[in-house]
Amino acid sequence: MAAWHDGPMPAPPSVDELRSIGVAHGLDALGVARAEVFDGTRVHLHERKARGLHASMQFTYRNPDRSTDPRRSLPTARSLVVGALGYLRDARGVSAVGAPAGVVARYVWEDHYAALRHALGAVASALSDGGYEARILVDDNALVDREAAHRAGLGWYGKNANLLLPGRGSWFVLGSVLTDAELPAAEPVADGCGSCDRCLSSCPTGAIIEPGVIDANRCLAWLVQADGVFPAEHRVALGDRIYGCDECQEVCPPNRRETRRPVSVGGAAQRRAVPLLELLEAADAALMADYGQWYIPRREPRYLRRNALVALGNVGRGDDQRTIAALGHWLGCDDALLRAHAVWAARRLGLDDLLGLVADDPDPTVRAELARNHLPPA
Ligand code: B12
Repeated sequence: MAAWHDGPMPAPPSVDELRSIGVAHGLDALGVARAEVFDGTRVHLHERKARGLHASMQFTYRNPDRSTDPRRSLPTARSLVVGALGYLRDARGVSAVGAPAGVVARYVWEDHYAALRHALGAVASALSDGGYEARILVDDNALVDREAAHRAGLGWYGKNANLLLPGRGSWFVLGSVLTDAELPAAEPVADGCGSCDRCLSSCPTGAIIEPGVIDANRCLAWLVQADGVFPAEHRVALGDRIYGCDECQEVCPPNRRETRRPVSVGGAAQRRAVPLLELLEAADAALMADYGQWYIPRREPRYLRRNALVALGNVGRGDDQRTIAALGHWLGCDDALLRAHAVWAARRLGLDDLLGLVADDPDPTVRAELARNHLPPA
């Protein structure tokens, strides 16, 4: 990206100029941090891995020494220009999808990361036009975004681990431009949670085990993305969610004050809820066309169906013929993972009669599910 220069480099754009450019392209906040090693975060990543709190997550945990060192991504980096882009949208007035519906977390109603990349792209261009190197990292395993934002003075770490912007809360996605330009760094923002601990007590699975510390083994936002069987002890807590979980943010007082922007017109913005039966009836290609931008293990649509079966067990109706047909279909399918989750859903809806379909099932996952103690019907 760098232009080649003879002679002295021109002064880089000022932080205020970069902020104006970012805001003109959709950013809500912009700040600058020094491109130093995130030493505290490096320790946190190693510690949490050692305690098993990362579950099987890779992301920034795969290589903590890399994800906490901006210079691994841009060896000449001197500064991080960090941007935040708000994603709270007003869905009132958007027509409801058919019941039973599966709820989708706000950060994926639309592709906010694309909008963030676009805005940071304008900031990066302003730097590279002046002859500086500029590399954009958004939600990339190579950098811990919240720590970059914290160091850039954009906000404080909430007890739910999210980064909150003063007066505005945490409904923001975060990303950085790494640059060799030397820019004045911001001061960190002071804690704003005080004695409030609503997120800790409201987490459906008790996944916030200490202020600021998430146990991914119990965080619904991770469990819907994780491989394999959905842990039986957290299926009721999943409720009607099928992707992501916003509970610790919904209950957060500063988040309630942030102004909601209207949803943008068009399909993606309507993606706050998904008709569960349609999802369970759809073919692979249609599912991936609709939800392929989500993080799904190995891009296998079976994980969307697994989550939908659990949600259907929680919010479906056992006297509904379409529900009975869908469960019958998945009890008879050739994927043992889905047969097992269909067993759970059928039982939870009081449809034990359907279990004859798997009475002689040879698969250990299905047999384990059948052997589990009955749950009280929903
Ligand atoms: C892995 C990951 C996850 C994992 C693990 C989350 C986690 N807490 O680490 C899972 C899948 C569970 C997840 C869920 C979500 N995620 Co996520 N995720 C990431 C990812 C890829 C890496 C995060 C990471 O490295 N964590 C490492 C650990 C060490 O960091 P941490 O948990 O934040 O810990 C900090 C605090 O503990 C703090 N700290 C230490 N001691 C103390 C003490 C006190 C008292 C306090 C308050 C804090 C504190 O320091 C630590 C950092 O050094 C980033 C993208 C990226 N490349 O950075 C997005 C990211 C963090 N996720 C994001 C989002 C939007 C979400 C969800 C809201 C999505 C949803 N609705 O389902 C949830 C929120 C769950 C939560 N409460 O954290 C945003 C967060 C934006 C923001 N404003 O904070 C990010 C930054 C993506 C982005 N680029 O915008 N995510």
